[in-house]
Amino acid sequence: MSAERSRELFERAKLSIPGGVNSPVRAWRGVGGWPRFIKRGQGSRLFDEDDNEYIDYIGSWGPLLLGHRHPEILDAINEALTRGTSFGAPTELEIELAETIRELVPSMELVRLVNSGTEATMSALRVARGFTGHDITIKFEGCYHGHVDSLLVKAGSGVATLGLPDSPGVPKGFSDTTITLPYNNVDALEQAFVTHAGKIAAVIVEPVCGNMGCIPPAPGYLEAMREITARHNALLIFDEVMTGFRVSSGGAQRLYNIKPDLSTFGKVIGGGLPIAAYGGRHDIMSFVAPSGPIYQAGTLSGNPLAVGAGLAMLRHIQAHPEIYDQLNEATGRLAACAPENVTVNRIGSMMTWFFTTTPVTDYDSAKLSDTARFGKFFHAMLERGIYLPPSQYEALFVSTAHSEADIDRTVEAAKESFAIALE
Ligand code: KE4
Repeated sequence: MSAERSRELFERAKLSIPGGVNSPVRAWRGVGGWPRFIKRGQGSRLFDEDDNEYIDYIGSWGPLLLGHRHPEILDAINEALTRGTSFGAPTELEIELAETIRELVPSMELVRLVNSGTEATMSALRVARGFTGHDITIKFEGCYHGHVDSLLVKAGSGVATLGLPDSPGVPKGFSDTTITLPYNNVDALEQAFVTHAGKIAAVIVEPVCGNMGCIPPAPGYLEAMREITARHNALLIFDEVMTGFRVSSGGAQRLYNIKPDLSTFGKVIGGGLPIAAYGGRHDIMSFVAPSGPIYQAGTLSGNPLAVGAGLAMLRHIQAHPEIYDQLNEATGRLAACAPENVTVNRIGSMMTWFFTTTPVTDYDSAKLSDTARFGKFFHAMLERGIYLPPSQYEALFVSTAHSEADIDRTVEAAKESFAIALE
């Protein structure tokens, strides 16, 4: 398949945009070649500027739980457009979205809408520090919570893909207040609280990791994290930007029956438009301005278009809880087609094929993957019309728009591509 127009566009893009992309992972540095410039999407399909058609397993990196251009999402956006694009003033639909989030995620007693996952995690950390009076926060190696200065420390996603140790430009004082620990290691967490007793504001975690590839919590891990943070009066923040409404209609916290103190959401709650949220315990979130002294603001926070799309998405989830069984079954078939020398991690409709024979339970084991073989697999799948995340350290996503025929075709393409990549 030709990709010459994409190549031309990529060269032109580099003249005006750093690296030719508006987010690093899109540059395909992790797999080689050049990114395909997309003309349009529809359902489970993407169409690039060379008129190639792909079955899409990125889904805009998670938001498109219902696929591209779902009619209910489009109708909601078009309806919002008849009333305007942004008012910089409160609207009734913002209340309805906050109420709907609270219905689906009971731990979200108060909800603040923002515009990106990064804003949500940055704000949640500030609230945690302001509420507890402590400065130190704990994150986990390989977890990515957006490009927040203090969290770009052994981060996953694009940082993992690009091999950026700790990003330049982050003042040492910022990263000095961040402790990074191995994921799925209770002893390391316990020890950190002994070493820094009484100084830790919060632990922030991807309850199911997606940014070093998909890595589920070990049995009992999240329960131990909840018990340790409660015992030491530190806050537990679930970063559900990726898992929220993806792994269940109540996110990972419902799946694992854990009640965090604060949570962040994004991606799915915008239905493809820029929106995110943070929130949690009423006593904590009451500290957020203007009800309290902790400042956080945003010109386009809660804007009508994104709120309309998000509300349509969540209302669809409420009306059709059966979609999670459908997503589970479809993704399970993709997981099952991997050969023995490929490790598969999957929770619901987020999954990663790791090119390693060892179990992948944390950043160190994820990094044992053969990224060159993953690159071969990626391009072999692309040639067969299957569009995967361009990095070993990302999760793929299945949507309700993926038909049984799509999955059948993907399984066939995967079997051929595994053979090529593993020869
Ligand atoms: P955004 O600022 O990109 O909306 O969200 C940051 C973020 C926060 N928390 C989690 C768990 C996330 O996965 C993300 C963003 N995820 C990446 C994909 N691995 C976004 C893709 C990109 O950076 O282009």
